[in-house]
Amino acid sequence: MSEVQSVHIVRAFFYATVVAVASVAQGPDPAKVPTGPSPELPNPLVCADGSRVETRAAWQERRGEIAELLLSVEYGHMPPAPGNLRVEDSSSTLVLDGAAELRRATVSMGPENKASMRVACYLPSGGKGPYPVVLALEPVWEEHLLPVAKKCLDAGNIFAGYERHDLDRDDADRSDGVHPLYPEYDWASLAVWAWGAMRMVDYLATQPEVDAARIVLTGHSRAGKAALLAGALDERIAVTVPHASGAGGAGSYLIVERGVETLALITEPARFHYWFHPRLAEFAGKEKELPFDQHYLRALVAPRALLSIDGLEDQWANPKGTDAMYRTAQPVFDLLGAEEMNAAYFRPGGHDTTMEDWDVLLEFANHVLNGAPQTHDLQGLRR
Ligand code: GTR
Repeated sequence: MSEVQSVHIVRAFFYATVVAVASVAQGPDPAKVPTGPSPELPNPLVCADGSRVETRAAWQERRGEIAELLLSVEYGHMPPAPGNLRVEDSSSTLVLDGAAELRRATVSMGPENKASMRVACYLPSGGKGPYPVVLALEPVWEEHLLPVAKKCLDAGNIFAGYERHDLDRDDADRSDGVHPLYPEYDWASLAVWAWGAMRMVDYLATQPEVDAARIVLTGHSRAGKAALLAGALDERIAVTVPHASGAGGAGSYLIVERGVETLALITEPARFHYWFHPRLAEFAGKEKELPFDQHYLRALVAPRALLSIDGLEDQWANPKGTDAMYRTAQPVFDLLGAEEMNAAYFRPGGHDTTMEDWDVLLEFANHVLNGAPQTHDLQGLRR
């Protein structure tokens, strides 16, 4: 990021005392949120040794440096691909009046094949493909996702997903799920769920109807954070779409206005500290000392495609801070000749996933993967 850009951001945003959060469910002590002038954002194109990244080759090295920084401070390290993936208990049912096959299975892997998760795909029935896949970090076989499955299939995709809680339940307990299987890894829950998405890509590549070069990964809120992490690390994922991902996802830790979930709030012991590496909480109240912000995570996706989708009234998920991350990751996409692969969509409304959001995702995916026209404005907030 140039100095002009950072000055622009400093002017455009400022820290404010947080007086209230959106709801009691979200609402630990807002008084703990740091206040003060907006800090300068670190530049993803400047290496730890101060050298500037000016070539694609130099970016490859810097990319590794950034990934290691984020894993060691924010998410924890995950094991490599287990390589012993086994598909068990497959079943197939016709759904959507026979228009689709719902294929379900359990995938087991890792030490003694003890890591396992339930997976599923909706496929156009009788079709051969290969089709692109919209992959969600959700148990997509659940009834309420059927309309989404239909929408994805109508747009020419397979719709797939997995039960991330089979790998790690959403609590601080590290004695179950995959943690005891990999004691040498310091991964926290978001990293485990992201690893599950990568294993899902392993699984999808074994399915003959799947076009593994056209995988679109998405998740909402906490699953959006994990989706962005997986998309940042796994270059097999062609399109990454974090939805309402906020703190720890596409939202900034350093650009936080009133009502936003901050680093201090999300890492509170009674809240979601276990989503993150314990080192992150050490920056609570000292965010200005963070050696990164979430534009670093965004930048790791380049030159592949990335679209964040957020509600303008979803203040807790930090729309303005997300816009700042979108803008400050852009120089990395530019350097790699992927100017249009970095996109951000803000729509009226709050923290929910609407059918229109799925339309926006599907249109973007179709544009990136198949060259279809793009009608929505995906250039973030207008100033
Ligand atoms: C909230 C949390 C957010 C977001 C959300 C969700 O309570 O503060 O970071 O993850 O949950 O997942 O719906």
